[in-house]
Amino acid sequence: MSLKDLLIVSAAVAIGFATTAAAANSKRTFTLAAIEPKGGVTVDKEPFPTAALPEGSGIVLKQPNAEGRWEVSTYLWSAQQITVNQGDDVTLQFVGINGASHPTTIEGYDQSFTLKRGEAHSVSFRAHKAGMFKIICATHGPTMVSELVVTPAAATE
Ligand SMILES: [Cu+2]
Repeated sequence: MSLKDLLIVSAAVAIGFATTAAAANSKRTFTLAAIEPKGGVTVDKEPFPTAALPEGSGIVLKQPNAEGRWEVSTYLWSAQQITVNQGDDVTLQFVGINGASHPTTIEGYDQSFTLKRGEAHSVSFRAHKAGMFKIICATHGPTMVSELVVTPAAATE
C-alpha cells in the first residue's frame, strides 16, 4: 500500500469516527399517544368470550348490549418500545387520545405527570443512563407499559 493509499484510508476512517461521534449525541423526538384499539361483534356471529383476562383496567371487555353486540379494547401507548443511544437528547411528546386520565411515570428518569384526553405533555431529558426503563400508566395495567431502551455508549467514546 502506497503512502497516498494509506492517507485515503486514514481519512475515510477519520470521517467514519466523526460520523459515529455526531450520531452519539443526537436530538431524538418521539410521540406516544394514549390509544385504545377496539373490536366488537354480535353474539350471533361470535359468542361472548368466557376465558379469563389479565387483571387490571388495561383490557376492557363489555357485555353484549341490547342488540347483542359485545366489545373488547385495550389501552396502550402507541409506541411499545423506544430505543435511543446513551447521551441522546430525548423528547417524548405524550398525547391523550383515549381514556380520561393517565397517571404516568418514566422509571429511572424521575418523570411523573398525568396525561388527560385532549392534552399533550412533553418531556425532555438527556439519556445519561443506559438500561431499560418502563413508561407506565398506573391506571391501565398491565397493558399500558412501554419500554425506553437506552443503549450504552461505545467504550471507546
Ligand atoms: Cu392509561
